[in-house]
Amino acid sequence: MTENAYKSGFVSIIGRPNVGKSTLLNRILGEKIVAVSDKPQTTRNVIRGILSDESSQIVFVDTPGIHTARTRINRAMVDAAMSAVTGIDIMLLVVDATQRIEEPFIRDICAKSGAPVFLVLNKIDQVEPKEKLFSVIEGYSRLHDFPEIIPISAQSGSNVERLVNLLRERLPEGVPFFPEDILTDLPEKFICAELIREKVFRLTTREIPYGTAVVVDAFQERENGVVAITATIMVERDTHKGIIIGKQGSMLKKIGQQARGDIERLLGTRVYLELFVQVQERWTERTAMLRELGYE
Ligand SMILES: Nc1nc2c(ncn2[C@@H]2O[C@H](COP(=O)(O)OP(=O)(O)OP(=O)(O)O)[C@@H](O)[C@H]2O)c(=O)[nH]1
Ligand SMILES: [Mg+2]
Repeated sequence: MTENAYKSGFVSIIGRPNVGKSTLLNRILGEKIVAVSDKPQTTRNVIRGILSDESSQIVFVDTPGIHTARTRINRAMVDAAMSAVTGIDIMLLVVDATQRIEEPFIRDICAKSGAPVFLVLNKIDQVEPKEKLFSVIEGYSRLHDFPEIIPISAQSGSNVERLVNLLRERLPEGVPFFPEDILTDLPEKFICAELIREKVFRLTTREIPYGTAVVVDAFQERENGVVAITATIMVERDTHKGIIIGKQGSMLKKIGQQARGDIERLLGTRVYLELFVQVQERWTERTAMLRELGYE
């Protein structure tokens, strides 16, 4: 291998819900392209985020959290996550360092992985006292011969650069898979829908976020450089529609304002965002709807 050969490869980000996988992807890219919330099962699709520099390209694959799925949509989410356990160059198995070690889960994922597994201990900012980290590392290292165990904080960014450097070292020589100036292979429309859905996840509670999907109906760049976006928030029930709209439209306004801020930052332009709310009964259990939304 030559000293400065170009390196490229696929790195999947796998783990339980809510451990910080999507936060890590956004942190690595330095841009927000995937939804993050304090609620489990925020991510619903496999989403690729691309990090390119002069000498490497790493294609990160963010996945839904792996959990015991009971509903149709959740089963589709777990299947999507499991599809990213193989066919990759390196797996980042992300765990929450403050939570107990789930031995059977860790062993099972490592056994199924088709690639070396780096263990990422996230949320170390919440580990107190810091010495506790040693016993956590020791506990995990007993379960599998991890080539790397990397404690990080995806939120603060602590040690994330080191993680990326370790990946670069380990990646095979290769050519870039994607143009070097794109952050994701997904259309901007999809990312915008994600950012709107994130606001619903953050601003609503109980079953509401889980019965919500967002579709961008129109995405149009106008002559004055402004991007005009029309999107529909789909909900499962009339009562949910009322909650999403809020008193005199206050909730919908809040969702729109916050989403517009994120979309403007991402696109680097001014954005007009118009939101509609539509009831689609039991869409989370309907094949046609799940397909249309890209969840199956
Ligand atoms: N304190 C702390 N919180 C974090 C850290 N990383 C992520 N979080 C929080 O953990 C929660 C879950 O983060 P996500 O990135 O959505 O987790 P995820 O693993 O993608 O979750 P799913 O998409 O549901 O599988 C959010 O509230 C984040 O702000 C961290 O390093 N420290
Ligand atoms: Mg996620």
